Amino acid sequence: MCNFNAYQYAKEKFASIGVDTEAAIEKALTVPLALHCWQGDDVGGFDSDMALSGGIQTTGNYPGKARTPEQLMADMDVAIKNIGGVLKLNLHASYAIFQKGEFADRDALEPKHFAPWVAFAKERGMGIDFNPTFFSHPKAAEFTLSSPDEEIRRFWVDHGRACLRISEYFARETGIPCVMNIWTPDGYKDIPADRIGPRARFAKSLDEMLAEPYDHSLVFPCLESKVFGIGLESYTVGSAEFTLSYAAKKGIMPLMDNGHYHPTEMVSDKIASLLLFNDKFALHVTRPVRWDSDHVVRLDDETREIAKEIVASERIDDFALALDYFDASINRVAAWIVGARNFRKAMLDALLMPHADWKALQTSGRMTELLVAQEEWKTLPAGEVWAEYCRRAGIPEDGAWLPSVLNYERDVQLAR
Ligand code: RNT
Ligand code: ZN
Repeated sequence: MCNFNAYQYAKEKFASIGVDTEAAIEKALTVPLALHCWQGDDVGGFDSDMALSGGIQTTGNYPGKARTPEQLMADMDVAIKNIGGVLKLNLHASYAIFQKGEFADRDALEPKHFAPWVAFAKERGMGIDFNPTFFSHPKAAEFTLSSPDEEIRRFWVDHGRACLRISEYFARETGIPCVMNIWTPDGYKDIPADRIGPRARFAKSLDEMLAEPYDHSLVFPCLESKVFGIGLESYTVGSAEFTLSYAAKKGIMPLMDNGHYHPTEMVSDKIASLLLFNDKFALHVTRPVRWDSDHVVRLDDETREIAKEIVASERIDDFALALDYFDASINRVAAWIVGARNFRKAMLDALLMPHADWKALQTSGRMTELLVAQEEWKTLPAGEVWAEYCRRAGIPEDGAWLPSVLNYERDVQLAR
């Protein structure tokens, strides 16, 4: 065994381009990432047996899916131990936990229905983010917040208000602010006659919902847009223009999901514009393959470019970062881990870039040098810095976590 210290070598390599790996690791360890509970059970939830609706789909039938809160929490624990760093728990309202014989419809959900989740998060030192669930429900068969049926519309407004109260409860209990993301699948398969009517009703419903009193320093509502869904190919009520305009006017956060645009549109290019006009900005990091397929996040070019924009903006702390993917064709716990680790790697890589130097090359028009610098950066030993990050985060290095997850699959998941 030689005494060669790979991290030391990497540290020197990065120092030679003016990058401090210690500072990069330190910062990377503190950036919160919201871990989506819904990867563990194919967006199933616990409040009904209804199939997943809303134009989103999981495909695959890999065995071992979590079917109870206990199973989902156990699976999530395995994921958390292999992801490490600062994580938030990201819950959907449909993951309410009822006692035996108890039930509350979405408009009547209360903090107590999430008490076990609060206990789970507190034990692990995690904050909680929240999402009202405007799908997989009998009253979501057609439209929700933009429904022309006043009773249905009111039901969903009341759901949103209940969720704001629950979000505030999460923030108070954990001591960490709660980001509450609003996404509805409302839309039409075919060309509508009236595009403005549903959007006007949506705006009215959001106004009514956000009129619920909540502590603005503890709860940060945000609004997610989408260009289309399965069965909603021609028109979505919550389009990009609608959500951006509404969020700007009402001073709530916009949320961009990188699966929610036309295939050649890149969220990485949109981030800077949004930052100029918003104090805070939320992202759903996912991987669309030909459609909003929510594949597991890879360490691909767009994921890297998104991370680069976050870091280069010098406003990392103004982002609410969340994962949003669900793959039922592979081990769901491994999917959580590899996707989360990939995003973390992208963030660490971005922290290892000499942004000030690169910006200076751009500003002075030295684009040839910039191209060469960016390309040659790619073969620097960032993997060794990641390995050091893992050691400091107390998580297994690459190559060392999958065997234990496969043992868990054999002993626990397949035994369900
Ligand atoms: C759907 C949106 C939304 C959902 C989650 C489950 O296309 O991306 O964020 O994925 O709320
Ligand atoms: Zn999303």
